Amino acid sequence: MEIKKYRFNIHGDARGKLIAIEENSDIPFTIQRVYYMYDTVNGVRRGYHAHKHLQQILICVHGHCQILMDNGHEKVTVLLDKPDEGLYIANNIWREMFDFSDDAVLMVLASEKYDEADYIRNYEEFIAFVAENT
Ligand code: T46
Repeated sequence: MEIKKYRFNIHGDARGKLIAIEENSDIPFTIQRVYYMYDTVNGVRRGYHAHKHLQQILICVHGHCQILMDNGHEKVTVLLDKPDEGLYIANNIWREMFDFSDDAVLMVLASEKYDEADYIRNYEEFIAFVAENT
């Protein structure tokens, strides 16, 4: 499976660092929603779902965590530990997030507003959906 990571420009000066992300140029879609998770309890694994349409960029802006991506044929695990690096997750990808450091802040840029109907939360349904749609 291809792992698509985006590297963002760091605007650094004597005061510190700043990263700016613009939709449709720094990332490949229009941003309709931003959310982030933090204070994740030690040992917790989140996600366990895929999306029918949603595309996302995951950025661990502080600390680190791991992301499992599964396209129904192949699984890959990606470490996110850089605030200037974004992991692209297309639709039709099962994802799980785990190994969060105590200080991890995982920010997500999403191409759509929140819609529970876009989620596939059952793994067998996901495999069937991939078979029908690829
Ligand atoms: C994803 C991974 C990376 C909302 O009300 N609005 C929102 O935009 C989101 C994302 C969540 N919620 C509510 C729904 C649940 O009651 O927040 C609660 C936790 O959401 P969820 O259990 O879906 O969280 P994760 O960490 O399993 O998954 C999230 C995203 O939902 C999902 O799209 O790809 O992060």
